[in-house]
Amino acid sequence: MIGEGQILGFRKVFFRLKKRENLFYGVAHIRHRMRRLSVIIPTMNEEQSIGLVIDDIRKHLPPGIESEILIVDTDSKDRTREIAASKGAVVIDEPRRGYGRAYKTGFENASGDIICTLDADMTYPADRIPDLIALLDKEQLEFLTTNRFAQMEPGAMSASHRIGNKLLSIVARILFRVKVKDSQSGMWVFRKDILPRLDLTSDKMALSEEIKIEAFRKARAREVPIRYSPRVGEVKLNTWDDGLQNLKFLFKKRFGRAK
Ligand SMILES: Nc1nc2c(ncn2[C@@H]2O[C@H](COP(=O)(O)OP(=O)(O)O)[C@@H](O)[C@H]2O)c(=O)[nH]1
Ligand SMILES: [Mg+2]
Repeated sequence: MIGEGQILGFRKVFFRLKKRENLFYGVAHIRHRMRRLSVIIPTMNEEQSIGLVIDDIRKHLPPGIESEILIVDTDSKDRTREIAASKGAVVIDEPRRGYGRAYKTGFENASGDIICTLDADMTYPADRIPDLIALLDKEQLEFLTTNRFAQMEPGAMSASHRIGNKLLSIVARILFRVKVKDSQSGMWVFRKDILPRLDLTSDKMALSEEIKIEAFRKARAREVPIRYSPRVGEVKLNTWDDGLQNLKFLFKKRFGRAK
């Protein structure tokens, strides 16, 4: 005869074993999925900030994950490359101009199975890298982008830039039905193995909206709120030219051939 106490005892042991098993598979799962992280940073004359950005990333790299920091540099005339190399980053030369081109070259050279991107200007929160990676794993997502409007620090974005970004995001939402509030954010965390699925045609700033459109349509993707801080060093973007180009790009991608 098995008494009630014994049944409770069996159940306790069973659930304890189950918990241990879940823990084991959880860890194995993380190990299996996250062997290596590649942080990719495009640079063009960012000597004032690149060292600070690399230090900031290193300070917050998730424990237990191997990582590399790749700098994709286009003709910096200052000490950007020297500083990056002295801090142990891999410096890749990409003389062809364009933010999108730089990222595509970075993706080709990345050895990690997880890729994280951000600017070389101290605007993005490197301290969020570990929890964004954890979220990717926990929710079984493939692509995370970030919403800077959630916690915009004073002076981080000019009014014109903010209005332009909002407008581009609304157009992207209408034309492509993607759930993004910040189509121009440059901080993404994603699994490298989704790249062959994504049709990335832009070599310019429009790559930022294009990668989100592609990822939201073809992979499990989500947008996450982040903090956005004022820039160190000079902005490389031309608000009106790039804004207009990005708008045209959305229409071309939707209705014609995007270039
Ligand atoms: N390699 C490379 N990097 C670029 C180019 N244009 C911009 N960047 C970098 O891309 C990032 C985004 O540029 P940024 O001026 O911060 O634009 P914003 O954040 O949209 O205002 C910065 O790290 C720049 O140094 C380019 O043509 N080539
Ligand atoms: Mg920037």
